[in-house]
Amino acid sequence: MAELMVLTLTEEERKRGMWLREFRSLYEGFRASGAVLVKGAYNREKLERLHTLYLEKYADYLYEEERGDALEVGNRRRMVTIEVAGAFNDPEIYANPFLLPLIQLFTETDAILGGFGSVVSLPGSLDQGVHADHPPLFGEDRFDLHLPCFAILMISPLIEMNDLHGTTAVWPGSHAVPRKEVQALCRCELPVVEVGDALLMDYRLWHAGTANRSSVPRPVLYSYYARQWFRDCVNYFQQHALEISPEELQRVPDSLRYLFLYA
Ligand SMILES: O=C(O)CCC(=O)C(=O)O
Repeated sequence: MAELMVLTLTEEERKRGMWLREFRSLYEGFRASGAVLVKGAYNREKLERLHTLYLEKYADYLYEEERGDALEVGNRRRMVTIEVAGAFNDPEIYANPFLLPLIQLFTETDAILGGFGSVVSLPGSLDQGVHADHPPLFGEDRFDLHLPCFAILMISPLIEMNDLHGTTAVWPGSHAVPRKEVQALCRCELPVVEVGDALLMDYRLWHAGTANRSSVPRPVLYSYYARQWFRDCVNYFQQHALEISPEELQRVPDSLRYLFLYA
């Protein structure tokens, strides 16, 4: 059975700010698993500061009452678009030196950023329904299950994802098996994802946020990266996929501006 891949940065990799390992086996591993947890990809203190900012800037979204520009994705769980502005306009976040090379490797391309925001599960939220983020592209297993990865969802928690706050349950391998056989062929994993870690999933992978049993909201940053021809047409009818002003776009380094092609 496929398993969640776990990559832990070495001290030397962290110091040098780049991967120092052989990539080919990672590609094969991701093709089979569809899910990888990267431990310690971000500066933890920076994400803690973003957490504080998030709670201030998006305070209105942390109540039960529904908001017109956020998408409800389960009981007390919603997708809130985050403007790529101020401290959120940071290459370490949208073009992380450890994560972007993996995304490029897994999508075999200079993938672009399709969407950036948060999913917040409020205290008391229940388990989310198991789902893949996008319906199959062609609607026929003989094509869809054999395609290489065309998009990736990346989740970076602003507080630890664990049994108390809830985590994202994943079914490694589920992107490549027929829907009816996921239960029999794939095992559910419930990773603990610390602040600073990132969870990357093939866009076809079955997953579900689990219940938040704590008394605090559990926001995660998400980004989706995709081959340049792909647009997610199912998750963004209520809210924008990507929000960045022309002024903020100017702050993006020239070499990374292609990521915002969709904006
Ligand atoms: O809340 C979570 O843990 C994950 C949510 C998610 O991935 C989704 O709604 O697609």
